[in-house]
Amino acid sequence: MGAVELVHGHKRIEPPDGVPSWDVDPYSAGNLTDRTYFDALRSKGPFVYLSRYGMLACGRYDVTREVFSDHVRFVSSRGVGVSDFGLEEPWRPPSIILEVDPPYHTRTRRVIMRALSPKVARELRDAFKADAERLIDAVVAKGEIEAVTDIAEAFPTKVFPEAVGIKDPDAKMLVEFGSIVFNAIGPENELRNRAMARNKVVMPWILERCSRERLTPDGIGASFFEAADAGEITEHEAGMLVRSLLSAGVDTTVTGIGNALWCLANNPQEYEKLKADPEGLALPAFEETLRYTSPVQAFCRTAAVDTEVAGIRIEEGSKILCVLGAANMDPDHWEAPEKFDISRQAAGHLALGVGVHVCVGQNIARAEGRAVLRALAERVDRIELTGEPTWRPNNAIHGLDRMPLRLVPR
Ligand code: OVM
Repeated sequence: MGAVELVHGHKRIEPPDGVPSWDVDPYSAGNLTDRTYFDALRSKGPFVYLSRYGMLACGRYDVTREVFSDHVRFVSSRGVGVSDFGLEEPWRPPSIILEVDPPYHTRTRRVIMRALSPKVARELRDAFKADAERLIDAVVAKGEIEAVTDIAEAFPTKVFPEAVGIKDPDAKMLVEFGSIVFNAIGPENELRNRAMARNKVVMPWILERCSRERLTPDGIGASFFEAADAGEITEHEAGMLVRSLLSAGVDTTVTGIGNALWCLANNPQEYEKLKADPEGLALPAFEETLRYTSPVQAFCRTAAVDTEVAGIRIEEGSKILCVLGAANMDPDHWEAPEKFDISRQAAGHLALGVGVHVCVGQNIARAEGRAVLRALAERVDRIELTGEPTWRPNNAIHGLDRMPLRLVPR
């Protein structure tokens, strides 16, 4: 056997039998933002071979779900981006929840799961409701707004750091850190290089805020240090879990809320439905936004063994780009997937992943989305685009850059 040939930090595999080679670049700015390659990705078969990257990609619902939910054959410990942590030094000390496998994962997951439980989310509900109402009142008073900064970034960067217990939050730093973390899981492209350069400034700012002394005594972050006191995890692991909250808990919800506004602005008939029952439909509207827009559009897994999926042989070391956004639009799984319909059963979408790594913050994320959409529908008669929305290219996130809106009060 010859030496492993590295491409973008992982083993370059050859196309398996029956898998078409395709020179599409899922990481080009155009494909990251307009996502027009999704249909072709699914129609070419269960997998395609990305010739530029020497790796596989999948976008059919059943296949993507199978790969994503099998943490034994398709591991996260070798990184959920293009780089294989088994072969290349990671860009930062790996996350102790995202970039690990059971049994270690089970231990850290237990601590973070308890801290972000449905009960904790319920306790945050009143505060989220009051903050959402205040924010929507303020933007309605303005009338013409830039929805990305004025709502999508404003809300999570207020309520989430507060819940975590960050004493001196800075919305810009938190949003930028999220964008760095998600760009980092891409290949070595312009987006990733820029993120790495900014990381030199942003990471120290973040890490400074992850220690016991810098957190309020009653927040989610402090509960990790209580778990350390109880001997469940170490002091260092507690700080690492705070880093995980700040990595995964801001840009994702910012994107979810921004995308929800985009969906509702573009589908006035669905907004009318929401207005008729804000309390009952805010959550379904947020869920359908997750399916329809897939804020995290793709994550990788790495094959830990020689195996087979959908009749295709997959060799150990294969990186697989799991295009969650394509799976959430698969017409073999969804009725009229291209229709944004807040009355549909969106459950089962892959926007929050599936399996042991399924989004651990989902209760908090849903509570945030629900609070904003409910307050909006109660106060705003019409949401009108006053200019063309633009998307911000990111190697893993599908979110808006700018969206000028007019909010007409009820
Ligand atoms: C982390 C983390 C968790 C989920 C997503 C994410 C790539 C990071 O634990 O740091 O973004």
